[in-house]
Amino acid sequence: MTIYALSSGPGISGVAVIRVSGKDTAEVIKKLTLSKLPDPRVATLKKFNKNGGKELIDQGVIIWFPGPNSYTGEDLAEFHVHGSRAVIKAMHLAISKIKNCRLAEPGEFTKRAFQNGRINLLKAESIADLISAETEIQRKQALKIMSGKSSDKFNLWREKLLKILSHIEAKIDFPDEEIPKNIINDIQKKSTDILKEIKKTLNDQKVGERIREGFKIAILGPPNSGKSSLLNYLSKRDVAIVSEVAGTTRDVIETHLNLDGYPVIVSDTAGIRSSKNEIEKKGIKIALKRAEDADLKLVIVSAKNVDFTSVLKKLLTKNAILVVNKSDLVKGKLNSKFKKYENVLISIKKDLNLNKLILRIKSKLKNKFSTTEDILITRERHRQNLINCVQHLEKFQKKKSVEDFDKAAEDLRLATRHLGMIVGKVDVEELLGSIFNDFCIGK
Ligand SMILES: Nc1nc2c(ncn2[C@@H]2O[C@H](COP(=O)(O)OP(=O)(O)OP(=O)(O)O)[C@@H](O)[C@H]2O)c(=O)[nH]1
Ligand SMILES: [Mg+2]
Repeated sequence: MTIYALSSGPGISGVAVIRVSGKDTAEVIKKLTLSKLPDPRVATLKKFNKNGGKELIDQGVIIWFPGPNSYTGEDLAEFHVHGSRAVIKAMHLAISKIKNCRLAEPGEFTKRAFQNGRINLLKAESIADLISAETEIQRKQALKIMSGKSSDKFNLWREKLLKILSHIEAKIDFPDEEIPKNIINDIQKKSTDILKEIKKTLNDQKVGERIREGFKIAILGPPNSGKSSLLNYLSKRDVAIVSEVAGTTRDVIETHLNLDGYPVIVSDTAGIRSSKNEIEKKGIKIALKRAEDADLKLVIVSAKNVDFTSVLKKLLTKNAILVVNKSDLVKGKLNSKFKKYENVLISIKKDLNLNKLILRIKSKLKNKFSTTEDILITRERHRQNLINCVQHLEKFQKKKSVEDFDKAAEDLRLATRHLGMIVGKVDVEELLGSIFNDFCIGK
């Protein structure tokens, strides 16, 4: 089938781009322009007509990319028209009436690019990441992966393992031949080196995933300490209800922020106290779970009604800042029991010291993101495959004795398969749905 969709953003725009891809693209161009095909890859001004008739839809630019040198690897065309809903609708309707043409599914252009060998899976994912990048650091990471930084590495490891596998398979095919000693040593050394490298890659504090999804900050503390006030302050709008009633917030309230180019997800949580109310208890349970998952905890307490329970103290680990709020009520004096923790004394009401708090948060982010250079993993999918690869490699290494060759070969095959799955070198049909469904239509 030939597919078509609006590839530029939805809504009214100066120019909208409608993309068409598939065997009948040339037919679509001819039918809409009522003329012969324009020169390939040259922007050409044309009149676009309703199918079959001479009634004009719009005048715009067409670019014709004959396959296989196109984004999808198939015949492809871009119609640049005026970006009104009416023009887009009329264009879609005209194309839909041409035989074998249908509206594209989300991500289908990129899926076809992958299926036709134009890009690998990592590149497809990084295109999705680039399209949805909101901050500088996300844009840079997406570009790095797009340029092949991690695929090159995964492919290299895979090729090295395949080489080892070929030696072992030779031994299985010719059992009477001894594998020379130097090759056995080489197999040992190479697999150990790869194992080390993969483990090092896995030990990355999940920075790549954090950059893609956002660094998680949880605001925690007793009721009424100003958690929701802090969330509103950081988001510069009223996201959460603030009130003097203790126990106002029950659900987790999340906002996505861009702090100096760092993507951040801040969650406001229910005040932690011992409560008999079932709903509040549930809220507190969720709050504590958020604390566990957070990359940074802001434990906020009131300077006045010091309610510093052991539950709160336990939250003050390395990845935590103690925020003592309502300094206006204690004339800026810090209670001595807070002194042994990394703390910031603020007043949200009087806007005191909040800059200092933000600087602290930023410096924590900077530390966390300082290792971005070596990052190869940007999704849980990659991590899971690498972990599986490590497990099979470790099993492989344990099987040294000669009679284990068959099983060793199988371990190695599975290890390479997991590396292949990251890049898309093996049968990954079942994976494709989940990856390309994340795209929007027209991509
Ligand atoms: N004096 C003073 N009051 C503050 C300050 N910050 C917040 N408040 C007040 O403290 C009360 C509680 O604030 P919230 O932000 O709702 O507190 P919370 O921690 O979200 O409370 P729960 O959702 O009930 O757990 C409100 O009346 C705020 O106006 C401050 O710096 N000084
Ligand atoms: Mg609240």
